[in-house]
Amino acid sequence: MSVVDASRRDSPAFGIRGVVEGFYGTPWTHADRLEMIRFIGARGMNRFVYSPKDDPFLRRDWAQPYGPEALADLAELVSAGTAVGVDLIYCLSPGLSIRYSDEADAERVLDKLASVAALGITHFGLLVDDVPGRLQHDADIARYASLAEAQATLANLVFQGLRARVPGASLIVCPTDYWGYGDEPYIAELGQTLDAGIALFWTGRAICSATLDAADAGVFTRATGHPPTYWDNYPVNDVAMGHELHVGPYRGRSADLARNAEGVIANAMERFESSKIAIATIADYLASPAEYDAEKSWDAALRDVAGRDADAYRDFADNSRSSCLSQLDAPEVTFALEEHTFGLLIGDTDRAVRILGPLADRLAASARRLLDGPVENARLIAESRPWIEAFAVGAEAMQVMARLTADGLLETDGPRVLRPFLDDLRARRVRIFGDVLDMTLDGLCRTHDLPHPQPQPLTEEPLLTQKEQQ
Ligand code: LOG
Repeated sequence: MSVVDASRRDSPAFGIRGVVEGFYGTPWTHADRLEMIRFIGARGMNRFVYSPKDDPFLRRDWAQPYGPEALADLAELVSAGTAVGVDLIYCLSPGLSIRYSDEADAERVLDKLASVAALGITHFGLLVDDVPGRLQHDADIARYASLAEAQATLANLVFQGLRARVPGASLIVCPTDYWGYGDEPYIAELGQTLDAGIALFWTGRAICSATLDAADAGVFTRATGHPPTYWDNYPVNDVAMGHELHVGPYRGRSADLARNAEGVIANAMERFESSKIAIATIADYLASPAEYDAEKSWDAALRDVAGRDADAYRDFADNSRSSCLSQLDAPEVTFALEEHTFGLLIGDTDRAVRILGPLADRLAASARRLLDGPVENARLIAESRPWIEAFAVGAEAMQVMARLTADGLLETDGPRVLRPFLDDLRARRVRIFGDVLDMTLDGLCRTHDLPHPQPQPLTEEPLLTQKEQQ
């Protein structure tokens, strides 16, 4: 199941290793949550952070008490977690409306947390991400010098209240400014004002950070007094990232990150089954960052999740690597298209099609296998379908390119024959093959739109010279 051996899993580098259901969009179902808890528990993770953005009970109507059914569901999540070593972190996001200066509001937060503590939950989160970066209630503006002071005061009050009611309770805060260098005035003030026992979420240099390393974590720790717990926005693909399907491996996190960080909680996609691929690789990294090999871990994850269709799905997913983490979006296709362009430029048709032809055939066959079925993980393929359909169009376009090239017809027929593929790919509005296929097709379609180079007109210089000669 995993490329990290069992002994490393017994002494994982990071204390906190988990997944957050923290995306915008339709929250996962109860059954999904149970399954995810078991999935991550089996891979050595130990936290499931419960905070879907669009659950009204957590954010918009944060003070609204739960009914018996919702409490029974939460209780079931707790016991499923206990069975596999995964603790639930229950998070409340009251920041859109709370009066920080109102003790009754602080009590409401505590009451809500206490209602789930009764189910056995001991880990809690107070999230104030994605709220206005200023105080809004007049009473709060009159009472506090800054947003950080107001939030730290509330968090300290909640922490004390929790400790009094729930033995061993822990609290983590997600700040309003949750990304950057880590020593900005807001986060420094918040950290320094928070009780030392409260943990802090941080997403790194950016909302979706290309890299996380121990040096940055050290800056954050020195400025705030709290080592960061990374809320890592991968594989999440909500809001502006909706055109990307994040099924590539985890990368860009340094081997020494655990030196200055409490842990990593990965934000998942609404697309539940597809999220498992990246999450399995994240579990491997968190168990043993020094031994983590992204590609090996990815191969194992694909086998785990896609089963007997893993090879076909890998062909697809290798072209769906675009994300904040990726350096190469579609490595194999990029190489083949570079060879094609080079072959054309040096007049070597064999070279132009040698790699592209067989690759395009293989990718087209993989696309058909996934689209036409039967497949082992039908839900995975259903979630990925819009991207796989675009992948099929691109694979066919490359088959046609290779054929036209081999037949010596690329220049004459290419623009007319390839243009519909390019238009189709663009109309689908999903990101596949990174930029490389679009750019290559675009270049081939344009060739004949451009005027042929004209003989250079005479410059004025010789004319002047002629005049001077007169
Ligand atoms: C939200 C998160 C969302 C993510 C990606 C944090 C701490 N909060 O920009 O819920 O899924 O970005 O869009 C966020 O990252 N805000």
